[in-house]
Amino acid sequence: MNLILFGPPAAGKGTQAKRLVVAHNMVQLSTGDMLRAAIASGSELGQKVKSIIDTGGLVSDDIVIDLIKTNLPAAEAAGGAIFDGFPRTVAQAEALDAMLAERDSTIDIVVRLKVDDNALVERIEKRFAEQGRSDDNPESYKVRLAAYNAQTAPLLPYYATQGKLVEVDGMGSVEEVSARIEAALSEHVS
Ligand code: B4P
Repeated sequence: MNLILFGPPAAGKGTQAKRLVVAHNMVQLSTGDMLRAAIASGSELGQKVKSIIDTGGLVSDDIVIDLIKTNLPAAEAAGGAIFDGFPRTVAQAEALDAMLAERDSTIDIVVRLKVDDNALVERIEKRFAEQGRSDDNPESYKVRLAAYNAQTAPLLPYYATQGKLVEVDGMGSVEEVSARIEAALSEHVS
């Protein structure tokens, strides 16, 4: 199974991806985690993307598509990929479809986590307090949300017309959201 976790910044994609890894033996492909690891390592890539991430912008399509291309074979070999924070643009979605088609594979389901704007802000503030992530400040968050609305939300009709989009209520506790995702997978993925 290949699954996309879709939703605005701080909707809980990373949180739920980690639970799906445990429940289904799948591999989480988080472009955000990969980019943060590159920054932490001080690599050339990390230096290139740091200011973009800190200010809430989207990293270029080429960079994130390359990251996914590198990590996809191992994820599929291990039982399937959970795409967390990718794709975020139409170009990324088309590249992903092409990559999977080359491997005679496809996306099975796109789970959209729906969370109120107020709850998103509360989650960002909580994470900033707990982890101090450099892009969780109010200014960057505004830019991230605007990028989501302008460039990522237009992917919803792309997946809806393919019959792959399933909406899940992302409000409530982590466990409640997780139970809803599992119910959606049981219903929609054979
Ligand atoms: P990401 O790392 O993808 O960050 P995110 O969207 O903010 O987080 P996520 O939805 O995973 O939230 P989480 O589970 O952590 O991206 C960071 C940046 O990297 C982007 O802004 C961009 O610059 C760059 N980037 C990444 N991918 C890219 C791409 N494809 N193209 C271009 N650029 C890219 O949850 C958030 C908080 O809420 C946590 O503290 C969590 O504990 C809490 N939480 C989760 N579920 C909860 C619940 N049910 N109740 C209460 N709290 C909850």
